[in-house]
Amino acid sequence: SLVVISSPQVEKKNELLNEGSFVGYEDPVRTKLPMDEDNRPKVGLWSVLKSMVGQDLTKLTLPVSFNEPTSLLQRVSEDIEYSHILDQAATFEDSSLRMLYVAVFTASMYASTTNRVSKPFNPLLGETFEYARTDGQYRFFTEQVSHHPPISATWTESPKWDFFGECNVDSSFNGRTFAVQHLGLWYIKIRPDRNNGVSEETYSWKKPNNTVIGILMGKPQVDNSGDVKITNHTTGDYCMLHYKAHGWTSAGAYEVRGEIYNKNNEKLWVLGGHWNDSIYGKKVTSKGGELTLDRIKTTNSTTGGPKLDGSKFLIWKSNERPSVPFNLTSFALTLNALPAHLLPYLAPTDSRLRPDQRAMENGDYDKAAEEKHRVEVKQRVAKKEREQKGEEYKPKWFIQEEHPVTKSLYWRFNGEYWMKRKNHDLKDCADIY
Ligand code: CLR
Repeated sequence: SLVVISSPQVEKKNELLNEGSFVGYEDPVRTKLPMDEDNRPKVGLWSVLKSMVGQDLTKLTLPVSFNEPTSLLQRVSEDIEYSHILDQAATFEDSSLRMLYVAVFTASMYASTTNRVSKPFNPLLGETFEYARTDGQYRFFTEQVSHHPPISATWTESPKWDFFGECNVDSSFNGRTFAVQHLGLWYIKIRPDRNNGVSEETYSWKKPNNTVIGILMGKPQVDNSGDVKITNHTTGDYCMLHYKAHGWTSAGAYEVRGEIYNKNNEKLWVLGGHWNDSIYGKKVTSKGGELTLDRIKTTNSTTGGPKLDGSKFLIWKSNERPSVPFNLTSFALTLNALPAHLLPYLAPTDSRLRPDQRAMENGDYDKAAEEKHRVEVKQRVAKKEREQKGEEYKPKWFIQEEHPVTKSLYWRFNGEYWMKRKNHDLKDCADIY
């Protein structure tokens, strides 16, 4: 397990343990879905989408068989599948190396999107999802804090890092591609092992745009494109990341490159690779700093740590994909599991208890469609009632505030969830299902 060294790390670790964050997560993680085969009706996406030009994610009225049995809240938790990269980042004394690893972590999030073009369930207002792993020593929590526009506020804590932000996407089908634009700012805090006076540093960035391409051709896939700047507000280091759009040919597909600069704009590291497969780093030396990417494929899948001589080194490699319905990753597979130890601790609003999604996971699409309709009607009725009483909706676990470092609005976790959960004190959650 994780060795914590610095006192801010020890403090965080004790907080996570004292609040019983891992209680209920004792069972081994699930490696299979209840169904063995994807028996969804095979209907081309284009044939149903063609009448939905201009629609966004919340308005697409696709048959439930176009969904995958995950909630967007769970989908967002998949960002932390490769959070060990953040644990590694914290081990470096050199802040530019920490930036290099943080940057690779932000790119690793897209590996889960390959062969996944189903629609996650739109979270209901007030829906929550918690997830903890004893192996990674982190706890994740998210709440749907707004329905129109749909916003999920998320907050993950681990001894060496925090990761938080809002999934606030603007999406639209333009007749050819389905475009997802990320409006929210994302944050990482690192508590380095050896801190030279910096006990905690703050990074922020905006995620690149995702586009579902190939819909007309019947081969839909998620692509990422655009430039991303990641800033370490504490040290002044920054990273420029470039996601290359998938062109007409597959040359350059999935490609991502980046450069790490210190606050004096000196380029110290470069990174490059493919977000569906692996990403490498390279120190910029007097001999130059180009990283040639002629489809580097590794034979060795272990990351030996940074090399200081200017040769390239592997930072991240994607996990093998299991062969399961909906092409879920091994991580995604675990999210909707409902182990007996966990059940008594879950909030009544947890995505795992959503009846439509549960029915879909069990392959009962008719029941899924029926239940989806029922909970959506229930959500509309609750909204009407609030309007009639002149009540404004207030999220239960997050507060919107100005971030002290970036001065942007962000959703701060009020920190109450885990203690209440430990004390089985979650009965006052809204009845949304
Ligand atoms: C990508 C990784 C990010 C978080 C994130 C947010 C929105 C997700 C996106 C990820 C993956 C693609 C996604 C999208 C919302 C809708 C879209 C799931 C997880 C799907 C593929 C749209 C399907 C709609 C079709 C029916 C066209 O960190």
